[in-house]
Amino acid sequence: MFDMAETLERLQNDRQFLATVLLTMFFLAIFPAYFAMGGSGGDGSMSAVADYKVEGELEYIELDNATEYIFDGETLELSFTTEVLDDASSKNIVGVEVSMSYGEDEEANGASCAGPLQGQSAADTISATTTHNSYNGSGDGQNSGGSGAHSVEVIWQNVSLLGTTVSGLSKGEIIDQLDSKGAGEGEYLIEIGVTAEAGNTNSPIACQRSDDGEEVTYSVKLIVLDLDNVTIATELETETGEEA
Ligand SMILES: [Ca+2]
Ligand SMILES: [Ca+2]
Repeated sequence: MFDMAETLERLQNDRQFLATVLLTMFFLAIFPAYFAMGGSGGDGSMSAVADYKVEGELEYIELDNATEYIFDGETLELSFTTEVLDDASSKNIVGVEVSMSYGEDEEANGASCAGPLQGQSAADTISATTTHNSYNGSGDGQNSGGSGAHSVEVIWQNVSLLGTTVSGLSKGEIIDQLDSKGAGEGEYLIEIGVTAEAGNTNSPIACQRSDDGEEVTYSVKLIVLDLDNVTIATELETETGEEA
């Protein structure tokens, strides 16, 4: 049985026991570091160029989701900082995604708006811009037919390498293309705007259509690639079970 009080007393009085404990602690600390070095360059494997199969999964961290009514010609501005995350600096943030969905709230009002006289709605345009430092992207969508959805993605690392076999690069160079090295930290600005259009009726005097804007449901997500779960291996390494 392990007796804490007895062990502490021995540590104070028995120098050889103390030395043994310290030596054990030293090796427990040093061995993982030694093996990590061996795996990541001690044998030169990081700089060897070969055909490497690169595999990894993107993960998403949602910063916000909400539904807001945006009036015609107006822009909803959202800003976020990665400081709200506990451990942003330990995450490899490679991009940001804003996804939006929307319906159509257009109304036909008047004395003779029944049936076919009310005409048809005209599509609204929902536009979004995402900015993070010098990285930005934008995209439009429309609610033709009564609903729509679109998303805007901005990605600053070469995640297209995932799921492919890469030739002409070393493992180190591949990791270099996937590692954001803190580029994902900081401020994010999202702008979502609506340009509303009202359609025509078949009875313009007795029935009018109106459209004030649109209700947009949005979700803002950081795109994260955990490098610890990325494997970079030649076919031979994959067969023998060894991974980067
Ligand atoms: Ca409309
Ligand atoms: Ca509308």
